Amino acid sequence: MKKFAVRSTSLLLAAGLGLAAAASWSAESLQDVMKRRNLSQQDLLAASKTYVPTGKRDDFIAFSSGGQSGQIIVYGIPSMRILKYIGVFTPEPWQGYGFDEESKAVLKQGRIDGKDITWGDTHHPAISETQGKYDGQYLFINDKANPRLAVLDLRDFETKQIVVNPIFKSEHGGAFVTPNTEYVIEAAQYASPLENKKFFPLEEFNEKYRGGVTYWKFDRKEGRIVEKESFSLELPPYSQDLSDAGKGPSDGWSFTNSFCSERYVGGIEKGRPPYEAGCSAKDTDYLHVINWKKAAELVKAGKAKKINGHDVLMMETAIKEGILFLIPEPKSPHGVDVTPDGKMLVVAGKLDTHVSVYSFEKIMAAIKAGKFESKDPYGIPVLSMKDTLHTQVQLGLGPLHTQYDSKPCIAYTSLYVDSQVAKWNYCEGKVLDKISVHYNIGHLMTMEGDSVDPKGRYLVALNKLSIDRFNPVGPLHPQNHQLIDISNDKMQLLYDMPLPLGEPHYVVAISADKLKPGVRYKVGTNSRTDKPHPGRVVAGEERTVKKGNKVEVFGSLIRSHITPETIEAEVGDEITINLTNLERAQDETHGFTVSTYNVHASVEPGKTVQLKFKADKEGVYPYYCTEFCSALHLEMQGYLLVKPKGWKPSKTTTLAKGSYTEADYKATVKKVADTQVIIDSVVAYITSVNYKDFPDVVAMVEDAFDQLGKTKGLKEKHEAFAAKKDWENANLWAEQIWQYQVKTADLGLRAKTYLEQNGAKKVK
Ligand code: RUQ
Ligand code: CUA
Repeated sequence: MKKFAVRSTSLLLAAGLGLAAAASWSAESLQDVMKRRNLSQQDLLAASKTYVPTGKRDDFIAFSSGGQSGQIIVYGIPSMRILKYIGVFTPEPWQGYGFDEESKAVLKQGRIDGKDITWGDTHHPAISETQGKYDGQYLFINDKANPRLAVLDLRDFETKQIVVNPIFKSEHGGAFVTPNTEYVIEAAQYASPLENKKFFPLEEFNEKYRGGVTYWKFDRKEGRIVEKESFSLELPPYSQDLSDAGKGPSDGWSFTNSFCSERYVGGIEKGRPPYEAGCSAKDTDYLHVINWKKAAELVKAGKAKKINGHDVLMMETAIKEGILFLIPEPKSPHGVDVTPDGKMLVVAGKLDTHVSVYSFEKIMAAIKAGKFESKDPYGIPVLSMKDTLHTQVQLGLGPLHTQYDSKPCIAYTSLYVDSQVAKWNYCEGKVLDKISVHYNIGHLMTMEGDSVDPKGRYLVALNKLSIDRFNPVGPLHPQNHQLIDISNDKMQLLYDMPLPLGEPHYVVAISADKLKPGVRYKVGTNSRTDKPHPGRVVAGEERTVKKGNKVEVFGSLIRSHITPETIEAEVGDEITINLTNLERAQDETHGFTVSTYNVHASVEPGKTVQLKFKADKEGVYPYYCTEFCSALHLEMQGYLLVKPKGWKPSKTTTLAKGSYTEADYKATVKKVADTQVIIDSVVAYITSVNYKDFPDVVAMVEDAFDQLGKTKGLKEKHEAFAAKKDWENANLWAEQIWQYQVKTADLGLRAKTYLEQNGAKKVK
């Protein structure tokens, strides 16, 4: 312990005075490295396009679905460095998601029929939009298996809300936002009876089973979905698939395609041909064309029917009011993607080699003229392909999804069977370039490529199989996200990134400068509700309240201690621990757990969390901070003492004593004086420059002075004990001053480095 203390003083000294060891340079040349690592010119070119030097940042931030993990993966482009996993539908221990009361309340919103669902099949993330452009405020994502939708706030990258679809049993075509995020669209997948807990045999599939689209009303100011103002449109049992919202001229309309419009119900065990045969028998399926603005008005006017307490606009009404149409689309389509100008929609048929480009203008003209080729079995008017198509282009085998470039008319489509990306011109209907990917690409994504303002530059291919790309890790392979440079005529493959957290279906990427996440909360915030937390405390107000069998702690965390340091309870007590992180400095997160009680919290600066559990077993349970927050992180500890009922201390128990001498005390006092010299020099530097122009530094300086402020009165205290020759108390109280000094110096040095690196100017 003492050795360590001495070493850290000298370390601080070295840093404070700017005495860093001289860097030694390698003599190896670029040619040497190429030879040694067997790299080509092409490799180097690719590397130079994706490498982000240390200390530099990425231009784009990608939000990837985490597939079956129920989470979201955040990474930077072009470096492909993973920045964060965000717990959404499933517990995420690092963030305490599902282990503290605040996040449990969010996960609880995702319960279905009173049961926890602790996994999710996340598919499509969507960033909120303003006038069709990504605005960087919110993120949405759907769970296909258990029809749910989540809302994340991009101010802190936390999940704030989960809503359960009231009428579907699965969903796929979500989350897609309307151009001003008025609604978040979510389409059903596998048809089922809309009324909950109602059974109908498969023989009644055509009559009793239904699909649909839900329009979740989003309140941007509150940052939450308003369930009461949300509604659905009843649709035929056609396995609605992906959706997209119109924009520009097509704003107010939405498009949802479908497969298995054959309404085939399988039954191989009864000798019937299987689903895959019956669901792809016809040459075409149906694209649903819906006027959602008008639908919302009809619902407001009371034309909806309540199903499971939710407003559903029935097909009959939608047909009568002229807001629902169908258009044939090539066999088993997958993906309907509206062009950035909102004038066309691209549909790819998985089992066709073409993509079909429909013209919104032609669709509207046909509707206006009442030119329908037929009606479907439910009476929905069907527009003809001939009247609505702009063009069809043969791209290759298994076209799936389309994204757009910043250059007009340029689109990229994934070819699942060919394992390729095709670059093509949708205005002129020509193929421009193709590149192979590894292997079986699902979605693909260009920068802001589904907005009205795509940014071009990079494309990410989300490949389903990675086979020979990475070092083998057993039969279950990682997914492969491949980064492709699209800034030139020819596409260039730059990088393979393994993604080992479920099958990510879709990714969206936003210009990094549009995101402005905070680094701290207002002290005492419940981050899941954005409201002041009833369990919050300010420094000095920490307390433990015992009422009957309830023990409630109002505690705090700050380097390097937890207040309180002991919690006493009796077996059977209900324990509630509220903890506020009093730090203001950036990145000073503390974690908290109590041994064997399955609770954990991540408490970022300013946040208040609550942990609740029953002390159902007698014993001694250490609690500690789980983030390496400071040099004395390991000492950030305490004990939960769970006593047997009616336990009384025996008179002979006293705390163990240390054996400190006068020499120990004197050494500590000297250490304190030396450290003060460093602090003074750092303070002199900081106050000599315009540090007040840097909010991050101001926060660090405030924290530093907070720490130093705590030394008040301690000098008198240790001197009084020294006068009484109580070397233990004298030494330990002097040591405590040094603890505060270390944290002050640590913050001060960080502030100094920040100022030096960010061009602080002398003020005098
Ligand atoms: S869709 S299978 Cu996004 Cu290709 Cu889910
Ligand atoms: Cu706080 Cu470790």
